[in-house]
Amino acid sequence: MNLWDRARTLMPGGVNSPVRSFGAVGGDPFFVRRGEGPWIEDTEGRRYLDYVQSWGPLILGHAHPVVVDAVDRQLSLGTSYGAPTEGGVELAERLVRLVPSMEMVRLVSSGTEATMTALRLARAATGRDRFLKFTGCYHGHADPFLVAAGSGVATLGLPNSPGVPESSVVTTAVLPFNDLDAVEGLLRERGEEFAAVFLEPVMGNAGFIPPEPGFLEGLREVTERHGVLLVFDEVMTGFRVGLGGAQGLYGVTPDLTTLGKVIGGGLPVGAFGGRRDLMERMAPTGPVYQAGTLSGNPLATAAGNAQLAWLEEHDPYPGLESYASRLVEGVLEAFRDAGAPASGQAIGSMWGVFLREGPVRSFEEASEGDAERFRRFHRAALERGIFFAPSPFEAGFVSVVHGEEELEVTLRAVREATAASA
Ligand code: KE4
Repeated sequence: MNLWDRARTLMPGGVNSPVRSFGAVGGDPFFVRRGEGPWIEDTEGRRYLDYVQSWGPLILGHAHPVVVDAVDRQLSLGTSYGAPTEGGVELAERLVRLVPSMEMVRLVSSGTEATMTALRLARAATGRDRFLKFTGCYHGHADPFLVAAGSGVATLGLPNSPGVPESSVVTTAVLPFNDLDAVEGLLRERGEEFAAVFLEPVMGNAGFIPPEPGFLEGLREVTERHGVLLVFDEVMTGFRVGLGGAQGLYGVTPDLTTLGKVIGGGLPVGAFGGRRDLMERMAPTGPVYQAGTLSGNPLATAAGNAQLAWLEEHDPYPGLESYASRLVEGVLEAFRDAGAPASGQAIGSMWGVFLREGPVRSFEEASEGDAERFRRFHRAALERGIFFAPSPFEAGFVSVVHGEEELEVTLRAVREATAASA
């Protein structure tokens, strides 16, 4: 029995996370044997240029020496202690130094843990239960967020999820991204009932959708006016759109921030943090409970510290954005030359292309893209050794080890794949 057949008898859909199943693009997913810089190699020996990068964490590419050495050094000292470590303090110091909103922080093991706890804290601090999210924003799979979510929920066309009781989502309000007037109206009417406005400041789970000019600033102003906390979920944008995340790029400071992906260097790390007066409400200094066996795990903090130290020392973002922008331009040119509408852009090391005319300002508009054409294009690109995210509702990434040669190889394959998938 081959790997895929074995996997499907043992794990739902043969995967440990739904978007990996290639449900949106068809065909069987490959199994990865190893990663090397910008490349991944599957168990059949085929190599692909990787623009998924484990869905964001691998901004230094696969097996970067600084990360491998840091984890190697830690490994022989032990893998977990369930006790405070210097590495945990070092990572906390780095996040507080680099993320404008963070006066205090707590490390956890996933983005989902970070967002679910940030919501609990916001509700505790305000004494209010309702919160607002935006269609297509994905904040992990905790019950309250599984309403009109993005990423895998949108990819698999799941309107929400069975098993989430009505009581868990009755306090979740949903509005279209970039619709500041709708937020103003909702909070004018019911602002005193809302604990938080939660959002990805740049959407990466509905395709790649930046905020309209003034949207983030407007949210900051209207939430302050109604005593509502502003929470930026930067699990994906953190250290991807810039060293200070989207909040540093746009100069809008939320009350709480959630992080993940890049800060673990490919190992499991999430984090939530923000104003000191809020964070001190967390157990054991305050009554808001949260805990985690592997929170601040020494292997994971070793990888995270090594990756963030490299980013802080080298500030690769101008180069990353140059690569990502030229990649997007090449993809747009290929589709337009093939007579197909396409739009997209890049910010820092994140990018996205929609197969429809732009601009795309919301999930609703992203959903009007040509999903069938995307499906054919993804397959044709894969056959030419280019691995793009297997869903039109994801963002693309580039790493510091994607260079001129990789860009040339990619754009050549993109032109061929666009023609082949007409
Ligand atoms: P995790 O629990 O998967 O570590 O993080 C959840 C999460 C929270 N917030 C944002 C903005 C996120 O993008 C994510 C996770 N992103 C998806 C990719 N779109 C993870 C990939 C997957 O689900 O397999």
